Amino acid sequence: NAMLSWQRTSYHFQPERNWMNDPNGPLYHMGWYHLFYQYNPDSAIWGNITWGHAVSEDLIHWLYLPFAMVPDRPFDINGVWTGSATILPDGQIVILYTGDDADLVQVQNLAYPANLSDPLLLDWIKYPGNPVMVPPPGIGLTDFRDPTTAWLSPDGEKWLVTLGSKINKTGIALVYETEDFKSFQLLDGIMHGVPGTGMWECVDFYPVSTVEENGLDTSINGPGVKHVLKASLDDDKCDYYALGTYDPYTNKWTPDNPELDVGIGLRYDYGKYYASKTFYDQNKQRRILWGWIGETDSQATDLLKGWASVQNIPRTVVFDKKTGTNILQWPVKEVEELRRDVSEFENIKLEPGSIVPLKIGSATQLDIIASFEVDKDALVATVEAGVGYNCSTSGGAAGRGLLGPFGLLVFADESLTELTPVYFYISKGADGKAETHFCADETRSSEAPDVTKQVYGSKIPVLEGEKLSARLLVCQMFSSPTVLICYYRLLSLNSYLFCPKIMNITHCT
Ligand code: DQQ
Repeated sequence: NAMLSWQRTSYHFQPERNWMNDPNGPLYHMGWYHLFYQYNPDSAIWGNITWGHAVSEDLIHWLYLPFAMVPDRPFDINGVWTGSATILPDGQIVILYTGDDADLVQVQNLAYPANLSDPLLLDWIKYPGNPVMVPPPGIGLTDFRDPTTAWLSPDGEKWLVTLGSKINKTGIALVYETEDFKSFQLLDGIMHGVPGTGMWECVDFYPVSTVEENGLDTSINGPGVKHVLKASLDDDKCDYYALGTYDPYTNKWTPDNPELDVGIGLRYDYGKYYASKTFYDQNKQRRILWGWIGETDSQATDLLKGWASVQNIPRTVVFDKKTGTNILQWPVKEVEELRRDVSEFENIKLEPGSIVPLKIGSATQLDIIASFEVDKDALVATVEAGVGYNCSTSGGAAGRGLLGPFGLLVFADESLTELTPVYFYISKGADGKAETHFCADETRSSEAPDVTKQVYGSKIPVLEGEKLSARLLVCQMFSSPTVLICYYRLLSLNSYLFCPKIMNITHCT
């Protein structure tokens, strides 16, 4: 037990103990990044949901603060659930959150800081007139939750806010308008819905610039702007997004490509990643994405170790101008401040079937940048039947093809019994077209029998002339020496790959 409880992550944000789920109301105020989160003060299993609160100056090192809100009113007595913050033009901060009320009905509530000049925003007032929204006719009493950050109408007179629901099996985003965050009107129709996607939790809605590098504040719209709509699908616990156009006069959002609509197209992440939420960082003019990484341990182990789950390293989100079809995410720049003891490995030629150990001594955290180049002649000469490749169903890292897998083995022990391959896989159809996949295989990540182990990943766009680059933030849960191995199982001749730069971090927190 003692041993389990000291096996903690150090890269990622996690409370000192007990259960955590969704990130809530992230915001920047007077020099501090604030993160609130769904928290059970009493156990390592979900329940008694309270808003935990932490602050950071760099999004990486965190200070724990007292709870921001606990379930103590009729309108949230069964849980202070997920919500978002809005910073008004005069600097006021408002939070809208879901309360699980005394009758287990999901209602929306308003809260605001007791003292705006407190940089730590320690005290929060729940508006005595709560709830400010209740499930409208036709919406299930338990299908109405997770309000977004609000944005301004084009005339600047009204605030709009969206939240998730469902009608039968169609996941939907409802839109409300308000002038004062106390009285809300439901707008006719819905902002968007997708049949078959089920309940939309933790909807997120924000603009991205198609021309500039910086992020956009939530109310920005106009030429050179697209809008991301994201839903967390309760049915399959994955975060799906789509790019589209938002018409502020009809309050409708239309996907750029109906085949890549919310819930049927792109995901933020193909591993464990859920209930994510962005905010606009007015300090550095960027949009930052937080997401909850759920547990892979069993509940019994969570109870033993006394904690469950972490938040992801926050990521900067921008529109991908190169492809025009997706967003790009990158760990916030601040994480690079943690780099120490750099090890570089250059021009490694990987022979077919080889495993090349990269000696980096002992480390508890790694920030790896690896870049692979596939021999062009081999790529052109290789012909495959074109059966199609899928990270999750094509046998993981053990499933060999002519052009993959190749990549890195992390968390590997000396005997290669436990290891986690993170790899590229190029599959080529009979038509000569190559597709690149980026996958992670957890099936041999642990000898423990009660851990969820999956192979996940997706097809990725690789443009002409681009190298296959990967960035891996590897967090060791305990301080045994890490053996990092670059491996390769390419079967065709005359091909080579190399992984030139491996960076190693120790003592990073
Ligand atoms: N978690 C919250 C809900 C939300 C769900 C409750 C998503 O508000 O829909 O803890 O993980």
